[in-house]
Amino acid sequence: MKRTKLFAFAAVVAALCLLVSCASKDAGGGGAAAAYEWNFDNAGAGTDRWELTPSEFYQYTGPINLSWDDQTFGNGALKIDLDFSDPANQNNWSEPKLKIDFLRAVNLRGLGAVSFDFYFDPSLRNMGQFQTQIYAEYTGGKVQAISPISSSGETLENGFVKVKAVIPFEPVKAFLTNIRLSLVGSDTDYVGPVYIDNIRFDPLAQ
Ligand SMILES: [Ca+2]
Repeated sequence: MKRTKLFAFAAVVAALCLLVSCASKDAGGGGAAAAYEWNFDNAGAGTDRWELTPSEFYQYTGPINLSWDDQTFGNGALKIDLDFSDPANQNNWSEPKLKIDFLRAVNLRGLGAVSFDFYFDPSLRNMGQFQTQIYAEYTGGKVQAISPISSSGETLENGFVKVKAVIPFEPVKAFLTNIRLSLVGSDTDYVGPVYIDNIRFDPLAQ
């Protein structure tokens, strides 16, 4: 009888431990990685609170749409339909932006870059390239960095090119509550979708 009670008690303890473990994981949004990385593979989360911020576009007036897509590359990604066909949008710098308000502030200590997978179709443009910019203000300063996106990368069966975009930034001791991510049309007439996946904050380069 005593042994049965002991087993029952152990089972209850084990169940409680499991519950606490799961609860803390949920509370942390899947751990630290979830605060710094978005893979968009959760259909229920869609764009995972990333959104367009039209009032902050710079020299971009074309139509634009942000959506979640899991058909084109076999797993979830952000799809951004862009249109730089208007000559006014073919200035050397045309900048639509996305933003996210973080659920928890991101501590930039030890971090030195934002990176993401970028997919574009070279047949959808006659000229130009993409660049990308991050921007975020924090108490006492701001993070701002620009980086060109390479035009050469892995060409996929559907004609899209996959490129790793990396935006290094100066290391700072700051907590960010939001960030802007720009897709800059640089002398381009691109019309069509581009895709972004696996946005993340990367550690400082060793
Ligand atoms: Ca994904």
